[in-house]
Amino acid sequence: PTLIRLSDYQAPAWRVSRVELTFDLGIDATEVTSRLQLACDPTGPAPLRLDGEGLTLLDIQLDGQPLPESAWRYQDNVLEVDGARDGSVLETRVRVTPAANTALEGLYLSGSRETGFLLTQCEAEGFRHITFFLDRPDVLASYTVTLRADRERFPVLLAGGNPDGHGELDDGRHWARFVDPHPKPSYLFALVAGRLQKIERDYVTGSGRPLQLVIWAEADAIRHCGYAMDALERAMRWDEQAYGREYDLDVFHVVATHDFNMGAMENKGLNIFNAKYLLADPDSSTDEEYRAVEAVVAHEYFHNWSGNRVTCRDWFQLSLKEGLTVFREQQFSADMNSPALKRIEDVALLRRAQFPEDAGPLAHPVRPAQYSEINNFYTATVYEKGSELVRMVAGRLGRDGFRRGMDQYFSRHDGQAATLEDFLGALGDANGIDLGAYLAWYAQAGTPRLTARGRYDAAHRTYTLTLSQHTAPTPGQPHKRALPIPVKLALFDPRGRMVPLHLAGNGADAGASERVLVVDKAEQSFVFEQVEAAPVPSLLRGFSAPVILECDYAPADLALLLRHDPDGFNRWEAGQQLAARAYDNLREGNSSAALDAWCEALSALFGDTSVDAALLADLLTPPGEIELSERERQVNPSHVHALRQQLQEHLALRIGRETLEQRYTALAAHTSLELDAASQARRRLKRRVLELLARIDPWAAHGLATLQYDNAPNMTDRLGALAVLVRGDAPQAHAALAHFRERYADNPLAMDKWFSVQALLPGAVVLERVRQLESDPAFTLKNPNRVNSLFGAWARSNPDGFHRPDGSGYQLLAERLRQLDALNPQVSARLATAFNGWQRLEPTRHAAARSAIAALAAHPGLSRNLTEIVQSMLQ
Ligand code: HT7
Ligand code: ZN
Repeated sequence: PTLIRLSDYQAPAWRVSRVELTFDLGIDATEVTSRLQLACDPTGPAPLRLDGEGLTLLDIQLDGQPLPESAWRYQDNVLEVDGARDGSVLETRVRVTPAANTALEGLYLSGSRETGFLLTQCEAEGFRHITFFLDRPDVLASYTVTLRADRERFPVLLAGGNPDGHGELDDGRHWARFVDPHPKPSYLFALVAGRLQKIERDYVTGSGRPLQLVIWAEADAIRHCGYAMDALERAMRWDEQAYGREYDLDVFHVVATHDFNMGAMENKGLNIFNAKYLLADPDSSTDEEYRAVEAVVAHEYFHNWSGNRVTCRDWFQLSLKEGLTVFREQQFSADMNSPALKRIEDVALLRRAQFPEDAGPLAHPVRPAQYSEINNFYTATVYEKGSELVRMVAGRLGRDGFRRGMDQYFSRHDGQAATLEDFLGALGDANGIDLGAYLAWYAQAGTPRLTARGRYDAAHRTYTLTLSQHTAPTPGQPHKRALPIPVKLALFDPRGRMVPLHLAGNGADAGASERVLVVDKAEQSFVFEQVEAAPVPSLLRGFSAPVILECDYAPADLALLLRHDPDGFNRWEAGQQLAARAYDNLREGNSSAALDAWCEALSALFGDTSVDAALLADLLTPPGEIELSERERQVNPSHVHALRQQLQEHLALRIGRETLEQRYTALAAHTSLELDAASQARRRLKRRVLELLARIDPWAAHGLATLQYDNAPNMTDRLGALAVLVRGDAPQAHAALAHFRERYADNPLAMDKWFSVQALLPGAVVLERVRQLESDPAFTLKNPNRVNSLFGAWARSNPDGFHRPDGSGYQLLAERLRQLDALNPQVSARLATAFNGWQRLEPTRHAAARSAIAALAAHPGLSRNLTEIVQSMLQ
């Protein structure tokens, strides 16, 4: 397949200044009439070539004249037109077939033919499935959109922009027009048409401009949109206060659909959401899902500035909007909830999803140098690592400096399609600093390993910290360079108190208890003076850089940090490091110093009622199986699973059965429907305690879980109990699953959980269960949420259940990917990344995985999306 390269970027020869679109909407056939006002460099006009995929061209006119067939060619997804000049108007009329669109890209039908509605998804290159266009993000145009449709079947007609009239037509049809005054790229275009209900709220911006917020959903879902509306209002207010950014249209529409390839889409003035990230109610949403709704609503709204007002020059710059918007969303969520818990959650995600990506065959820089299919680059690297890069730069500039820089970025590039150089340039210029060195982070794939070695010199009362960095080669990048790594640190004395820092040769900040060192060479040493006793360093506080830290801590050092570090993140981190060492102890069957220290420290914290319940729940959770696998040279996922279970058993035994039961009972006594932080924290800890109890006394735990399931006032408690029963293979699991299936048969989001909880069954039995579940009448390969709830949960989050030694898991997944690919290439390609890491599997699994992936790759007719993933996998 053809590779698109960043180095080949050329500014567009043609531009579109104005677009007028008219849609005659129908489920089986929609006609799209487009009038494009063209502009080009008059000195040397290049041939006019427009993108268009799967369009039936019905009519074409240039400057008001029908074009003869000899004056245009439509082949290989390009329409070439002769005779266009600067100022020409090109008019086309095409037909598309929404009901036949299973790829959910372009214009498609959500739901059934009888009751469903029409909607669009254009990022990244979906607009070319709707009409002919220069479908690239650096072509910005103003849009006027007229929708026409049967009033009874499509009573609601929406497009991005401000409303500009509506009325009746003949034959029971009606029309509505929308004008978007802000020039935008085609990927931000959207329309929605169908039977939808709404909730509305008036909003007055900080500067006093009134506007309207409207959330739309199908009739059975609209009552679950209130939380999203509150979250939207909080996000809008926060962006005004934190970044001085206001909304800029008279109305902001948000729509929920159950048929969506990703989480949500920030179309200008008409955000479209996967229902999973918009609907929330206590009976069917967990606490985690409430937080996800708040975060995604905010994320999409924040794109209005970071992505829409300032967009990307090309798709290589994707992280310019996504990394930045994830960062803004993380800041917002931290402000709305607990900053330490949020940081833990984000870093855990980075380690679970991005570090393995960066260490495997799909590794790519945050700004990739090339791609075959851009939809494959909406990755954890572009999003999550991209956010970490913004965080590093923000940390370098400080709070006020970063705000100054962001003001500069937004005002300098408003209405433009920008690059990462523009971003760092604006931030740097506003602060008189050259941030160019950080560009290397955007260009280099792989996670740097930062090694720390400390040496205390009692005679001179100095502590020398030597920090060195190394990044392993990644595909296509055999040689790596040193990157600027900000290391935030503190030193603790043996009694767990932070000591004042006196960095030799650096008077600034002398005596402060925390400071940031920037390591930008392969190795550097830093000498701290006036250190009275051998200190314990707390490094990379708050996870100040996305690196893997290796430090020769003694278990007692980590236990000290776990007990005393006031940095909530590093406290948790010390526990994670200790648990990872304990895991090594168990694997190697040698000294149990780390295991002892971990269990000891945590059982002490368990008894300390001053520790926040949610933090305690996180502290009691060892690193996940994917993260622990990174410690193995050759991975046997069943072995990793068993060792992690043992680790939890040791911990549970140390805390003690009775203590666990008592704490559970105390927490269960407070059962409530409330969503406040304390109630959520109690539920989180309660679930963790129940899981630990299940490790050492399954009979008791299953009894408590059954009671919890039966009496649960909310989904968090219900699903937590169900998971304990199902994963513990409890006799009560069967009845609970049957009850859940019946109770939620009409609730797709809850049914997704029913599929997922079973897809996480450990061991060989899950294969049979997955096969059984895919023949359930509620299962369909046509719905991305359903596919992910079964196959995604199984292949991504259940390593022991997916990586069966006989290769049966690989074969099943490969077979379904082939079928899925014919329906929806974006979803199949994303699911195929579950094979990531196969090269490090132990020999039997390695051979089985290779043969399944190779057989899939050899299959004729795979989409470009899936081809790119499986071919990279095999390289
Ligand atoms: N900007 C969006 C990314 C996106 C997408 C969303 C829905 C369906 C297909 C999509 N392709 C790309 C979502 C975001 O990051 O905000
Ligand atoms: Zn985004």
